[in-house]
Amino acid sequence: MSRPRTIAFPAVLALLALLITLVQAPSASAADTLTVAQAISGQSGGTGTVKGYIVGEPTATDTVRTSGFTGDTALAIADSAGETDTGDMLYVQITSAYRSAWGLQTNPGRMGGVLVVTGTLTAYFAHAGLKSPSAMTGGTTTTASPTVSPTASGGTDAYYAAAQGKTGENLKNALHTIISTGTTKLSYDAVWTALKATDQDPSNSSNVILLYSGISRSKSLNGGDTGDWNREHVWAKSHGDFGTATGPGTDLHHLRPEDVSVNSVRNNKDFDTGGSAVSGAPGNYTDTDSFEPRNAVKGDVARMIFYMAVRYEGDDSFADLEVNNSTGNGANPYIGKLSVLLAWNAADPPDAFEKNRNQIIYSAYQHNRNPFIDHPEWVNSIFG
Ligand SMILES: [Ca+2]
Ligand SMILES: [Ca+2]
Ligand SMILES: [Ca+2]
Repeated sequence: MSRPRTIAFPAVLALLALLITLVQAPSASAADTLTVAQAISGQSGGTGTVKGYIVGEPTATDTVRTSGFTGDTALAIADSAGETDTGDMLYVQITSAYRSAWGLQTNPGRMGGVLVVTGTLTAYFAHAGLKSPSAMTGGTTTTASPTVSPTASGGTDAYYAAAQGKTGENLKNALHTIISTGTTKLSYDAVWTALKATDQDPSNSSNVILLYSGISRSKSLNGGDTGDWNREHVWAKSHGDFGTATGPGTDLHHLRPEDVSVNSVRNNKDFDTGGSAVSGAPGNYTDTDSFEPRNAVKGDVARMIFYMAVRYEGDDSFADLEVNNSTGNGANPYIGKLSVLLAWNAADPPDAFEKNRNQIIYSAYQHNRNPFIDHPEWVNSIFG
């Protein structure tokens, strides 16, 4: 019976808070949201709202962990999801109210995501920082983009609106425009960090899954030595000779972690069935002119190849990449074998791992999608 009276005082407080929020609204508008660079140069001790990508857990002034997180009390954010220079990061204190939602030890999947945080712009870990947060929320990326971020409930229909109802060459042209507009391109060095997020082992956040071998290996073993993993170009970079300059050679949609030795066995071969077993990569086969990946990633490989053929049409400074029905394509801008890739797309439909990496690439890195992961049926409409 006394309940209405106990509510009255909090209700008044809530009304006051609402009025204060309304009065303060102009200073909290999106136009006043700071970039990380602005927050670093504006360490005034005043209150600010900053938007950035989550790039790790700071553990010391010059040390930011990107895997194997040790706590939930601090985040590093940056203007680029691939940032590795601590000088371009802002260290954010996570107070107890926000730890269960934002701490990386509890939420390693937050890596690469966007954070919008309001708090005091002041040093933390003897480094440019933000302390005592009063709000921490997710946000959309700051990249100018005509696309709409898909939500779990809304799907990707808005992203593909311009392709609706189209088939064949018209569909290919529409998709090319959609996936080439408003994108962010990575440096080859930034690909290392990105792959640690896109290809993270779902059951061990310290590891990545290697594409062909299927092995879960420590993120920290990236490199060029035996036993390391490196950056496999599923569309072999010699086919069209695009190398590792920013462009097709750094496009995450076809870059995957792979064991150094297995990567060198795949070399620049086209894809086809048959050959002898590949050492260290069960279920993979190879002969002189082709490579056959394990069954679980046959469709993944096919959809990466089809993406590249649509994304790269020769209207930038790179070759027009296309799929043909040959093996032994060498340095020509083609990859085969089309009939086999069509069968692999049908036999191995998009899986959770593949869909998750497509979403991470879209939301945190390149801001474009692989249409054939979202709509595998479009493969036959264009290439069948
Ligand atoms: Ca062959
Ligand atoms: Ca698969
Ligand atoms: Ca093409």
